[in-house]
Amino acid sequence: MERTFIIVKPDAVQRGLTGEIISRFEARGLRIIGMKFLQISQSLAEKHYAVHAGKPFFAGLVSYITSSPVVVIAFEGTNAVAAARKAIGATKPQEAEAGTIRGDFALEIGRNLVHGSDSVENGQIEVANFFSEDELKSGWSRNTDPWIFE
Ligand code: IDP
Ligand code: MG
Repeated sequence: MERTFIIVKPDAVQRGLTGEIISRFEARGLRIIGMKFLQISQSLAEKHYAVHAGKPFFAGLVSYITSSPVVVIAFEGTNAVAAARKAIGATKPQEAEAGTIRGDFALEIGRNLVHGSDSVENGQIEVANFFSEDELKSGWSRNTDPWIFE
């Protein structure tokens, strides 16, 4: 089953939106296979956002994501990566549609509440960066799965 990696970012945790954000993914049908509450270290932040190293916003991004605790979640489901990105909305909250997390709760790109993997390959890599395989309950099943997965 496809995996995706989500971070409920520091602003979302501080604003008391953790439950609301997890609910969006859960209600979509994605199945939680791992979840932790932690403060991301400088080195893990730099690894997670390595693709943005050297960009003008990089230092601010690392400072933002390490500034306060976050909730990290590994989900699995049919087309999990694309489904989560749709639920999250555009990177710039001003361009995010109403009904998406960013479109409903955020205003600025540097305070956009949530991270979601952007490809199936990155979903695998990011889950592995934050979870050991024994912290994941891959393939467990819910009684509702036949009502979500055909
Ligand atoms: P994504 O989170 O929608 O995948 P990316 O382009 O991968 O967006 O950027 C990662 C994160 O870096 C964004 O979610 C946002 O928090 C931050 N970011 C991206 N571009 C800018 C910018 O121009 N200014 C400030 N922060 C930015
Ligand atoms: Mg991204």
